[in-house]
Amino acid sequence: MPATPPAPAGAGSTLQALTDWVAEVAALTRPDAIHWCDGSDAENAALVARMEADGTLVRLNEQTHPHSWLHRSHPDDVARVEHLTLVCTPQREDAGPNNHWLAPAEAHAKIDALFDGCMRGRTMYVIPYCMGPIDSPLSRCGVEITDSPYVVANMRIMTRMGAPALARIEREGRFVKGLHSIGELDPERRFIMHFPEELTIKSYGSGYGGNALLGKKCHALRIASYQARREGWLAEHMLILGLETPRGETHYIAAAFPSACGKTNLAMLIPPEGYREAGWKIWTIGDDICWMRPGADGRLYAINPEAGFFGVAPGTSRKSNPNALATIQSHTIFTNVGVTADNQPWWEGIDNGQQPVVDWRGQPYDPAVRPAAHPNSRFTVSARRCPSYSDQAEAPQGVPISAIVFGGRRATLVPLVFEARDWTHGVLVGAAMGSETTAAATGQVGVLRRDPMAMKPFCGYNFADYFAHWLSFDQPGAQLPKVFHVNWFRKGADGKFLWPGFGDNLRVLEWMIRRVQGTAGAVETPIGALPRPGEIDLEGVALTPEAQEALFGFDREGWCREFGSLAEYLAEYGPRIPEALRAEQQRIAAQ
Ligand code: GTP
Ligand code: SPV
Ligand code: MN
Repeated sequence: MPATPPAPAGAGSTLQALTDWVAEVAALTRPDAIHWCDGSDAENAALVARMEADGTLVRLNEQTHPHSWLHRSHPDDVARVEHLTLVCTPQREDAGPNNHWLAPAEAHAKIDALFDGCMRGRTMYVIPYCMGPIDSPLSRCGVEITDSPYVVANMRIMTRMGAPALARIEREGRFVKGLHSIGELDPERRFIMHFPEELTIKSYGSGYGGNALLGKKCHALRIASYQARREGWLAEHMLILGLETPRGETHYIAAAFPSACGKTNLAMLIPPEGYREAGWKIWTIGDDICWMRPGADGRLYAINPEAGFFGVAPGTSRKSNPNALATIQSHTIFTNVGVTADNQPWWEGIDNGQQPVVDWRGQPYDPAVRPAAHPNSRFTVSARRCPSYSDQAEAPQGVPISAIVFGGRRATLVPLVFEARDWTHGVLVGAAMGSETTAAATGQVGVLRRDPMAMKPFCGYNFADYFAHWLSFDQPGAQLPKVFHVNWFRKGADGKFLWPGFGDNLRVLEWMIRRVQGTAGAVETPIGALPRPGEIDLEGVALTPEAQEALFGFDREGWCREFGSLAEYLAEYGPRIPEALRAEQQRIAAQ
């Protein structure tokens, strides 16, 4: 093992901490070689060639999908693992009942024992990265050390990685440290640990998504949310889109839906017939994470800290999401999808007339055995390949947010859309979010659970303090966004979705923007303002009267039960829950 890591030429004194840390990690993990990533094309080509040679990547059909690869993960390593994800604050209460916790010293000892010698025979990659546009004051840097070349290739797409990030780190003298090893890929030897006080992440035993691409959920949400609270900003699990009206005005909307509940799809929406011709257009800024802070004018300004999409493959089709399909035509890494006889990627719902012959495990496809694509199979692709990528997506100052939308997967009770009365009520609506679980994390699918602001798996501190932080934005001079709640997933008695969703969701966004402008009518109910009948344009949408009642009605009895269960949920956080939130809950329950 090289005793002194080959730090990049010209490293100044601010890089000393980085080189020291790299040396310390190398002494613990004992790699055969250390590679500092510069993010260049040549570096990527060499890495990809190596991965092709050892089977980590399989080249897909070069005619139909140029520069695209398939990766098959270990079958026991296909999603985030929430039960093995820990937030290690000195005080247990600071992590809150919403997180698994371990004392920092104990946590370090436990995971360092796993890291001991784990990179023998492997190369250790040092990845300097920037979350957010490289020249944005809202951006933050990190360095991930990993022994997975697949992680390097994905981080190169998902972040601004390499030399420019290293230069920014040198200038700022501050970065988040992320140590990652795939270890043995043994679910029994797997942990994703966060030390927010130390700006440190340690992840062992998984090579998948949010467990391994440490810039994403570990840094940009868990560590960033912790920093954001101290520094007066917000790090959220939200898409960001620009809605351009026929008059040429663009309104920016941020929306928090839990994992696999429609963020990528909404961020890339193509307006339905009629709207398209009239001049409505959606511009994509981000599909998963949003960092926001108040600007001088009191509005919230948002950036997307990511540079790419790590999107759910199943269900993506030319009909449901043409922008995503166009984005992934080339230069894409597909993980855990099936393949066709001529080596094209395939997944359930791709709906392109082709058939899979090999499933995500590399076995002959047999629908009786398993689906062709894993339900949490994904594509990794640069955001710049997206036809709807906004020309404001890399604006250093971010975009001003007009509306915040919360939403979940709710088969019953929750109507298509409602608007919160004011900011405090909006925070309560976010805190009350519930959603049926999906394949994005291991565990049972379809179970209703509370997922406040879609941050249950991602908030790096106590939810009670998080709600208080949200409330604190309501200050004199603040021009806060309006807050809405949506549910694209309401089902009828036959178990089918009542609302067509996808492009037709624009009808709901359009109402929101008219509410922001003060020109749309609404009916006041205890849960907030529902669209007055006729206010949402339903031309061309076939809805039975029962469906209309379910989507636009208010079920008093059902909501009474819901308010009761919300009170119980908030009580789990004890006296730390802000009084203003409790009072809001009681006010609504009493109506
Ligand atoms: P993460 O990347 O896990 O954070 O997920 P996401 O929130 O970006 O979800 P995504 O847009 O990838 O959608 C996940 C699943 O929901 C896919 O199978 C979609 O086809 C489906 N979906 C998305 N939007 C809609 C909608 O409006 N209606 C219905 N019925 N399904 C939708
Ligand atoms: C999510 O689960 O919300 C994702 C995928 O976006 S992962 O990066 O694995 O967290
Ligand atoms: Mn997500």
